[in-house]
Amino acid sequence: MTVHSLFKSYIALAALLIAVPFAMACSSGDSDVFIPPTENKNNPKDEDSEKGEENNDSAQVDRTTPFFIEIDPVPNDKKWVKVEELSDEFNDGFDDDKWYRDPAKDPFGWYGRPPALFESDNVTVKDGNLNVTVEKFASPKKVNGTTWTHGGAILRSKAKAKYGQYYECRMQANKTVMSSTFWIAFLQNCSMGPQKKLELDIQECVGRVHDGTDSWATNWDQSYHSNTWRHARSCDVEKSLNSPAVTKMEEKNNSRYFVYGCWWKSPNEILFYLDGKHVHSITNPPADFDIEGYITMAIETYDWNPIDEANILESGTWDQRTTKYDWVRTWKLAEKE
Ligand SMILES: [Ca+2]
Repeated sequence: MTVHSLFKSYIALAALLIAVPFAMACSSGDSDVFIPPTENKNNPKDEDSEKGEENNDSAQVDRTTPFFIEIDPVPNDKKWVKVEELSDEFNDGFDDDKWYRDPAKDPFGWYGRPPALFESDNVTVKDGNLNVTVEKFASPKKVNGTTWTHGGAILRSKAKAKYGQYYECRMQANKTVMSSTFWIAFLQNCSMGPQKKLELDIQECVGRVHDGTDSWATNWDQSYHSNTWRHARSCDVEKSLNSPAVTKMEEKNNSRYFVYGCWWKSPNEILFYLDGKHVHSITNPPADFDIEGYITMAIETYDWNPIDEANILESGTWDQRTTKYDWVRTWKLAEKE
């Protein structure tokens, strides 16, 4: 063996000594093995989508605070406490102690906006969701003096909502022209009071728009649309007044679940959250929002987004025709111990 070939053998042995343990380590499957990052991990687009899924997952689990990302607006000396009578995970059947689903039995007695009738049999709780499934009736129904051709539903809380609290839901809109909503409704009475007819819309959207949709509503299938209303009443304002706040969304409301949140902080400061982030506020409502109301979910038809030829109210799958609420949660502020 020459010096040269001896040197080559050393090099080969050295290379083997380095390579073998490395190869063994790489294939050993031990958890402490260093695995170099893949190209995908460095792709910001992939990171975003991973984060999105993670956000969704953490929104699904039962939590001890509202669903906030990065910033929790809780005051320093306070903590969030869940208001059980205004919260539901919808994991254990329909809770008649918490919700009305029959408009004949709730304090409002509103049967719907024709042509869609609110019917309790369109409401189900299954697979961890509260579902409202819309439909076209086999033949029209006459209820309360009106002829109805389609069905939706309305749900109202039995306990009352008031300012100072945080309201949120995780909802996926249906894929039809009918609405998917989460709001607070208020009773009004000219003689008994309150005389002002208020409405606090947290989210009001539709699942589909088309050529016949009114021009102001062409993006209502991709929008976080909040509003405060003071409706016209003989003993109050002559014309309805409203003060809205809207965030255009990147995705269709029916494309996935979104968390819509509302901190009804005071009678005239209302902050709205989308997937845990503050997106818009209403600080000039048309009246002081200082009375108690009812959490409401209404799936209805609108004359400004009419039922067109291409509608899927009859032909659509259950999934396409269903608005799903994974949960509704309400939080109040309490002193920190
Ligand atoms: Ca659930």
